[in-house]
Amino acid sequence: MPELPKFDEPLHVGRPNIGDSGELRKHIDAALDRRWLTDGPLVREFEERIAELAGTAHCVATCNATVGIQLAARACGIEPGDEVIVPAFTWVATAHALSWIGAVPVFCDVDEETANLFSGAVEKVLSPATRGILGVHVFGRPCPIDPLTELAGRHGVPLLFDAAHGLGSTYQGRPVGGFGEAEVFSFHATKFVNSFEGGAVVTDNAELAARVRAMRNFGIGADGTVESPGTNAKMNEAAAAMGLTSLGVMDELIEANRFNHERYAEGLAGIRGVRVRTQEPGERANHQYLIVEIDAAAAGVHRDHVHQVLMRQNVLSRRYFYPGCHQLEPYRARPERHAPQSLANSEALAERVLALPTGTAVGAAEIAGVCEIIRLTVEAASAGSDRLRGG
Ligand code: T4K
Repeated sequence: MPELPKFDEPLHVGRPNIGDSGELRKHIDAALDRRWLTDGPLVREFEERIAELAGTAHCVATCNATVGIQLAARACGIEPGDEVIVPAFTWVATAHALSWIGAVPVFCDVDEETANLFSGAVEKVLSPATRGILGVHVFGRPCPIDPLTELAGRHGVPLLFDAAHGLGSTYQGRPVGGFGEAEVFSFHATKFVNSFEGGAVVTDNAELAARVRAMRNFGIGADGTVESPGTNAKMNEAAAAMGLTSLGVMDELIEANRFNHERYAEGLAGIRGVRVRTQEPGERANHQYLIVEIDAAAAGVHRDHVHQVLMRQNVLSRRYFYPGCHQLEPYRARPERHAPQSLANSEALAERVLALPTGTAVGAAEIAGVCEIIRLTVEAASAGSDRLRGG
């Protein structure tokens, strides 16, 4: 067995893209000169830019997407005790956001190919107690939005999208952001467009946007009086400065991710049981997550073993999203109706997926090294070699 390529510096999955740091400093200096540090002109500009990209009439920036989902859900009338259908295969924030406002996430399965919830799976868990559906555009690949919209409309429940991964992707040629009652983006440091921490609720519904805007600021409405039990979910000016800087290079970031995706696809081609997840054919994708699936039966080695080998070689791969939310501690003891014991596709995916480093922090040489580690690991397994196992 040849030596595995070893990286001296860790390769992170969520290494932030920085963009033009000179521009960032200029924005921050301007904010300091104005002595306007939060929820000011930079946030307004950021909101305008995001609304333009999403093709929506309104954008309300928030301190992160988790709180953004809470505001959007509350603004849609989701109350404590209300049941909201969510996919089990997502980052736990989707479910936690609902739990934190007292709503009850009801987990449904996803489609194995797209990793997204779909109307057939939603229908299986839909009940008279359902008060909302929260889809997730997992890894930036849009949900099947039209059938979900039809289903939600037929049952008279609001449809929301957790679009934390979705900025810049399209569904039937239209940008993610303008679907359902509202969609919520994340600009966490690990997202391809980041604002250190941040999120945004986008919608075409003026009243909904006004409710979210008020709730974001202690429930204070446009006339300056408190109209609802709000919170403090405001974005600050430094975050907006980073967001604007990031947006300034968004197209280059997508291109870098697309380039990396091709390099991974080439580098991993022909390795038994290993495949790179793809995006919706014919649509624009942001490619911000590079996800491989390792089918243990075909590869002769489990995803977790490949993960361990990569970690030992300083490639800090991540098991997004393992385990499914329905199997996480706060949810798995819930009644079967809310957290089914078995959601076959979500569980199969959770056993196979591995996120690998992408973005501007890696180039062709690093990707070739990562692919080589995976290739040698799978080959060693199929040759029956134990050399890479264990310690
Ligand atoms: N819905 C979905 C579907 C989501 O995926 C998320 C968040 C949300 C909702 C909620 O959005 P926010 O409320 O966060 O806006 C990360 C992120 O914290 C989280 O934002 C993201 N999804 C999730 C998929 O991944 P961790 O715990 O894996 O991240 P962390 O901080 O350990 O970072 C990952 C890697 O990135 C590490 O190897 C270190 C590296 N890193 C990280 C940071 C923060 C850096 O190199 N520099 C950095 O500044 O959750």
